[in-house]
Amino acid sequence: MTVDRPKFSEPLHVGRPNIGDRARLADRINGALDRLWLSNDGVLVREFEERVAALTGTRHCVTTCNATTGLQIAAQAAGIKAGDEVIVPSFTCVATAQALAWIGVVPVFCDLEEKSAGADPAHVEQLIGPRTRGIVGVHVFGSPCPIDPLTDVAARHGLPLLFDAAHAFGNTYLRDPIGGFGLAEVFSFHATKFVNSFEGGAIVTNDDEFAERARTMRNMGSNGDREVVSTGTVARMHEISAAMGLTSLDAMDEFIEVNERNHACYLENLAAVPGVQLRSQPAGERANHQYVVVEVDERVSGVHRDQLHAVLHANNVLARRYFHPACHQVEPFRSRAELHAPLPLPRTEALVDRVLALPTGTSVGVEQVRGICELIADAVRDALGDVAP
Ligand code: T4K
Repeated sequence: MTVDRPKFSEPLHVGRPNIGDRARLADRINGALDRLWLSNDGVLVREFEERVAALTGTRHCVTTCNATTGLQIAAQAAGIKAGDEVIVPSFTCVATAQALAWIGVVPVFCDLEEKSAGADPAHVEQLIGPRTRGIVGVHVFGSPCPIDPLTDVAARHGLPLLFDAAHAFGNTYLRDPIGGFGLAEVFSFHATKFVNSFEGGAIVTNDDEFAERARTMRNMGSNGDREVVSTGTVARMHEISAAMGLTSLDAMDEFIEVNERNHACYLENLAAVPGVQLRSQPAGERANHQYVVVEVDERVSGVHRDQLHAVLHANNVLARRYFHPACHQVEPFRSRAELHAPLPLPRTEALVDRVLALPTGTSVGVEQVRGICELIADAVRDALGDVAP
């Protein structure tokens, strides 16, 4: 679809990075250059790990080069091996499933629970079979998945429970910080995340032995005494990443304020638009609001999510269909449904058809948010044939 004159002259992105204090970042990078220490447990990486652990109230933080590798290390440190099955929601970034598949683990996809869009604990339990060796919950868009019921299922079946918390840094569940649940949780600090280290991830845990295994696996299987004691990979965060991560942490509260402001503006300006509903974060919890996601109900709005997506793109609003298609709908998983999706996933298939992530973050102002909402409201009004005079 094209329009004569897009509403916005410059593209508005969903994942524009927040930068923070450039002078502070430059100082930190210069410090690393002066010290001639660029990777392998440098002082910036250690400081970043300490601050992430403190913010999440966990005993250990093991940084990684990204969350995908962090998930792989966490799975292996939990004793999950090639050929094992792990239950994971299909409604997530495909990185969650690929992380497992890449190390030979078989992701078995469960359906979602509608409120959080996270794993449905009852469905998880139905899928547990003789080859199941773990469960990975995902806090999609930062909304905590049903942590307590999943913990209960995992405990009853003696399975390790991990959480992909790529979207949930800084968020809480029943007032406790995300990070301390399950055996371990994994954050992403990718450039598109509200706290970023260019690329980066972190495994946080309260389990001392697990942390030691993860730290060793991250560094060629070599422990603190430089003895090779286990299988391993190389997945270290480097000092330049940690410099950015620390600078991002310094400004974290300001980033959240901006995201809250934008979220409130979307809420206000979309409230009267029929069939377009903002997905909310749970009341009373801290939320980073790094993803603003609407659900489009075509039966009410008269417009399908994909049409709205096309209208927005034609106007330079680069909205994203996170997460469409679902993991079980893409290769290599789609062709092996008997393995990866043995039970139907109707709620996932319905939601992937309705979701649309909209631009937010420090590069997006309220005037732009209002403009995006106008585009959405106009598209719905046109579709419903109720053109304003
Ligand atoms: N688990 C979950 C639930 C995840 O969502 C992710 C990743 C992971 C695990 C794995 O985390 P990492 O291993 O990456 O740490 C992006 C991100 O690359 C990805 O990290 C993220 N989730 C996913 C939700 O979003 P794409 O393919 O949508 O990225 P891309 O290149 O299309 O960029 C998104 C938008 O941001 C574009 O409009 C361009 C803009 N952008 C991007 C970058 C990198 C910028 O303006 N500046 C930039 O520097 O995956």
